[in-house]
Amino acid sequence: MQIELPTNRPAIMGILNVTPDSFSDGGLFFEPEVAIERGHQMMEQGADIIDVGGESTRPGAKPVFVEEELKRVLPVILALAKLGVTISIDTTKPEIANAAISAGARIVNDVSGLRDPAMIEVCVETGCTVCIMHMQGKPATMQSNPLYGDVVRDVKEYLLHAATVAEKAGVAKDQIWIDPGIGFGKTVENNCEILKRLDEFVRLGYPVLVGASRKSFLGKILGSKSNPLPADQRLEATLAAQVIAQLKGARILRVHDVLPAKRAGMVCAAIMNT
Ligand code: HH2
Repeated sequence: MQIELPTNRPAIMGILNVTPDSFSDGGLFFEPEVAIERGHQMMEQGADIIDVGGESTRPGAKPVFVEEELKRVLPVILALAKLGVTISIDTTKPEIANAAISAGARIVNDVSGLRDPAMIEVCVETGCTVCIMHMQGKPATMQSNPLYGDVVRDVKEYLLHAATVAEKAGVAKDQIWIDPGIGFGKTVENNCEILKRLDEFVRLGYPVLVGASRKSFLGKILGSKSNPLPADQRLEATLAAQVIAQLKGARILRVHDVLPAKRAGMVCAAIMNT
């Protein structure tokens, strides 16, 4: 099941965190009815994909058991899939990915970058599209002391290796997306360098997804490392990062604020396609 991506502008992936503790919107869409309503709203605002997640990955977030994660995401996926919108499941657990695909999701968004071989099996067996994201370490500790030689080279190497392993296992090449994992075990400088050199990821030949929306490096640039601008005030910063990503060739943008992101993406595309 290959996902048709727009060719003249990036696809907008709207974030739907069915969690009590996500870093910028935790608790806002925790009730199934509210989450489903939010999904509708994002569709109306022009989301091409809705990324449903039931476990926060912010540094220090509490792990969620399979049963609880299923309870959070399944009713939302079932309801939104009926409306025909493309759904991705943001999870690192193969059991959740499998159940989500049976409920109608078509993309697995794995922030652990296919570290679990069982996740690769789910992708092969279901024929879903997979987004392989890079993260240094684990969410609990990833921001304590991120270290790289050349961050772009190191992250590219990881993604290419993970994609090759997936392909050898039977995942079709055109069903693999890659994501450098903005904010996942990365300093402010690491994130900036990745965005500035995003074209190097694009040249690997897989659609590149970028998730810079409201991330803390933006707050640190606009405030300070010890006193970042709060997450709910990072829209302009998000759009600036998004436009850079788009100019450098990102095909999918993962965002909280669908309408502004869609509009910015369309204007950027109209200028670049002139
Ligand atoms: N970022 C987050 C979660 N999932 N998936 C991909 N592919 N890329 C990302 O950059 C990415 C992601 C973190 O953002 P959010 O979902 O808003 O927060 P939380 O993990 O606290 O729920």
